[in-house]
Formats: sequence, structure tokens, C-alpha cells
Amino acid sequence: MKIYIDGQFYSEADAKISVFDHGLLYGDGVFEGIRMYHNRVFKLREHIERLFWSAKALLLEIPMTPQELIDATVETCRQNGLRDGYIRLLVTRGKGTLGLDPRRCPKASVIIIASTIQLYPEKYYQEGLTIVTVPTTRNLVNSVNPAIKSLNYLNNILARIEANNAGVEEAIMLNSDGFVAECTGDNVFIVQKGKLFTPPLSAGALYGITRNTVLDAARELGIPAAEPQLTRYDVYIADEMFLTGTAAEMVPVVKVDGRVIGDGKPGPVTAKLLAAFREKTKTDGEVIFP
Ligand code: PXG
Repeated sequence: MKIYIDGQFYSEADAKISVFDHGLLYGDGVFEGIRMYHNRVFKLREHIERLFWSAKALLLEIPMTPQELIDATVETCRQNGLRDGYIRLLVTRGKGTLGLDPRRCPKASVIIIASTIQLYPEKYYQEGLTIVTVPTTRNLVNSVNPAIKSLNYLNNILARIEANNAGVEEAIMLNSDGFVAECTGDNVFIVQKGKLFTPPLSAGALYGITRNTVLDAARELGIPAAEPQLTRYDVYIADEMFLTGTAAEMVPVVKVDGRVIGDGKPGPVTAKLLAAFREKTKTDGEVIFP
């Protein structure tokens, strides 16, 4: 494996960063998880745009232009001979002192890892997931805003531990007002009487690239979609439910907190949207090997 760090490629054994990097010391940095499908880097421009937004919110200066980052990402796929897989792109605050002041870190570091992906077992796509709501509340929008895809994922990791303890693969996180925000690494959608609903960003959801892709697909298919505040009750009485994320794509949910969703099987609107999503992965994104 060849890993990109600040303009150079290193073998996995030699791909190292300083223990004084504030990405490690404080989780001070931003990241993206990106997919490659069919020799293309899916939604790469959208991921780079969101990375720059996350960095802007942290006053973190990325030492490359968006186009340079796009080129470096595609080059990392090429160096690893990958046409399908998963990319982790990180920008850390860089090497500093043991104090948390980011002004002591003169230059941010850019790391790009391109690899294969560990997907959910096919069974979950066929049969649907069982999930639960967990006690850990989504970060307040006035704290580390959940819209910032930062290297500090402890809020999500605490929720994931609660999911693990409950013996399930994902968890619904509510915000401090009790509304549905999102899952630990996925956005939440429900279908009710043919209409698609997903929580608004202000509820504490990430501006998910897959979320946007699904909303685009719904528009194209003539499926009405809205972004209202959603409660657990809305989820329990939904006809269908699914989660979206770069890694998961679209995964159906059939049980939440012991309540069976719809008829307990992945639904027809979910299937239609998944087919449309899969089509989009064939034509969108920067080509890796021309
Ligand atoms: N919400 C959160 C909190 C996320 O981290 C999503 C939603 C989905 O967004 P995209 O843009 O991917 O559609 C994410 C992103 C993992 C893992 O290991 C998942 C994400 C990021 C990093 C790791 O499951 N999901």
C-alpha cells in the first residue's frame, strides 16, 4: 500500500506522523471517507468541498487548493492500482507543542489512504438492520457542530459502544431536544405514505454526500421529500426506513427499539432509491485510469 503524506508516497511501514501532531493530541483536524466505484472517485468534488467547509469552521488552513487535493486523491488511487474501494482523506492541524493552541502548529498535514472496503454483510441489505436509540446525545450545534467532519469522533464512538452493548450494528442518536439527529456514521431516512423524510442539518445531522445523492434521486424519480424535525414516534410508525453513508450506501432498517418498521422487510421505495443510487455510482466522479 502506498500512502500519501504531504506530497509524497510512503509504504505503510514508513507512513508516519509526529506524536506532536495536534490531530493525535487533540483530535484537531478534519477528514472525509470517499468511495471509488467503476474506475471513478464518486462525488469527489462534493467531498473536497465539504472538507474545505469543515476546515473553515476550525480556522484550519489546508495547504493545497481544492484541485490539487482532487489530483492527489486520484493519484493515490492510481499508485495503489485501485478502481473500486475506499479513501480516507485527513487534514490534521500538524505538528505543534503540547499546548492546545493551534497557532503553535505552523503547517497542516494532508494524508490520503486508498484501500479496499469492508462492507456490511449482504444479509443486512436483503433482510434489513435492527437498531436502537442510544442515551448519548448528539453534540450541540453550538459545541462541536455535527456538520463539521472533525477528527474528534468521540460523541459517535460513545454511541457506537452503546450499540455494541445492545448487540446491534448502528444506533440512532437524538439531539438535546429529543429529535432524531442521525446514526453514528450514517444519515437517517424514513418513508411514510410514499413520502421521504430525513432530519434537517439543524437537528445535528452531517451534510451527508449520500444523503444528498438520495435526495437528488428522489427528485428525479418524482418521490416527494422533506426535511422536518423527526421524533422516535415518527420513526416507529414509518412504512420504511433506511440509513445512508459512504460506506453503507443505503441499508434498510426493519426494527427500531423493538418496534417492527412497516411489514418488517426492506420496502419498495427504498429499493427504487437504491437502484437509482447504484446507477449514479457508474457515471459520477473523476476517472482514475483514463
Ligand atoms: N453522519 C456521520 C456522523 C458520518 O460520519 C455520515 C453521516 C454519512 O455521510 P456521507 O457523506 O458518507 O454520506 C457520516 C460519514 C465508518 C465511518 O467507519 C462512517 C463515516 C465516516 C467515517 C467512518 O462507519 N460516515
